[in-house]
Amino acid sequence: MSWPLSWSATCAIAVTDLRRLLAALAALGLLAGCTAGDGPNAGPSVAPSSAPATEAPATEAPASQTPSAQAPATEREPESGGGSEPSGDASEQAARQEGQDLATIAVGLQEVVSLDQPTAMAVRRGDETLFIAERTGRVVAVRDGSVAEQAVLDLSEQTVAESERGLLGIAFSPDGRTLYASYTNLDGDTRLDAYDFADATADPSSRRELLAVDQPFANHNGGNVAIGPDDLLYLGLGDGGSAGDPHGHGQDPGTLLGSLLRIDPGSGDPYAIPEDNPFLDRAGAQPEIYAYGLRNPWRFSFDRDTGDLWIADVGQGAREEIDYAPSGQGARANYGWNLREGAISYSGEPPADNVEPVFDYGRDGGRCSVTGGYVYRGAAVPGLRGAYLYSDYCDGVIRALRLDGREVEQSVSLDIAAPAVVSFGQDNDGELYVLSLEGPVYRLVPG
Ligand SMILES: [Ca+2]
Ligand SMILES: [Ca+2]
Repeated sequence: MSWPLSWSATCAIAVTDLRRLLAALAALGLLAGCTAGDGPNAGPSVAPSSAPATEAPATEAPASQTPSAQAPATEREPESGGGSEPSGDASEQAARQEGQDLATIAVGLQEVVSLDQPTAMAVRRGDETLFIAERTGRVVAVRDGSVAEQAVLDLSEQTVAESERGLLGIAFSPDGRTLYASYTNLDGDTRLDAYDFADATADPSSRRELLAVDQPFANHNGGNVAIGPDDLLYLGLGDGGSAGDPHGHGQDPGTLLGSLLRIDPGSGDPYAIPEDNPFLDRAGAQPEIYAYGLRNPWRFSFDRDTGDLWIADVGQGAREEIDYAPSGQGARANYGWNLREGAISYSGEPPADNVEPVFDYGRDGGRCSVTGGYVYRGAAVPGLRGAYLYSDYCDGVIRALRLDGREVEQSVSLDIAAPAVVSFGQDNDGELYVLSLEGPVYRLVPG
């Protein structure tokens, strides 16, 4: 069923479901900015009932999340620049398409399947199956719009989907013979496991624990795992939680928290540290760290064509940010938290090695928590090629931006939305999927 929402339809859904969404947000609370004592304007309908008293302070929503009948403030966000002309050497249609005005592109969302709180999607090279993680612990296989009866992996006895916890990330090794699963265990601590994968299933008895990281609070667990263009494994970890980074983990490379890690699970036991990891020469720093200064890099991805790194880092109470590093240039980046929140000050002067986001936005229009996606490289919507797609958990609007270097060339809403957009997926053809924590998984299609 195609779902090319008009704005009025989007708003109707948003208003009708807002109370439920906010309740889900508080109880499930994948939303960092929304979960931890950020401001004085607590929304009574989103008070948490599930968070243990020892965890984060009472959940609240920024005032902008208060249910209202107000429509999202903007339809098309203003263009920040014009489309560039294709270069003179007539480098063909692809180049022209990549310069297409994003505001002219019509897309829709087509529901593929509905699952139990889908949080992450992965594919194996040469395999058309979509592997999707459910927050409650299962990894399921989706083929031709149907869910295979037998789960690929079932961690539902090893994790609990509460607060921001659960099964949070999956990825396959480059050879497709290992499935990596990132989750919080029964104590709420981060685990990254590897499982042998064959005959469409992961062997639970083959479990190898790659990483075990204690989590001081229930929120900001990060948990996204992906294989980079260097075939190494990247894992994002939040600052550990609560609010404001009370332990200063973001700026401390002595802890794995608040960082993007890079390891080589294909060597060593249980893994090797890549020789060019950036902190090998720094006393007291954790050698797994690739970049730091992150608050909750809930979703990050690599451009499958260029290898560029995109990190969507969830903000505290003011700014949601998107960070970017050209291929091979992201090592040792300090993304600024908790001295910086987005492109503004949070608790001090910028660190000497600060890397500002390429894009950030505020909480207007009910937005609350950035959900990072992918650079579109599919064929279904050629005009989107080269644009980075992302959303926000609270308004679910799918947006696109295109960079020229580190400058935002264009930033638009694609005028489609889904409830509780928590993640994106990308298949082997570069087509994009949108995962709603309420269940549906959608495919991005021409509008
Ligand atoms: Ca945590
Ligand atoms: Ca930052």
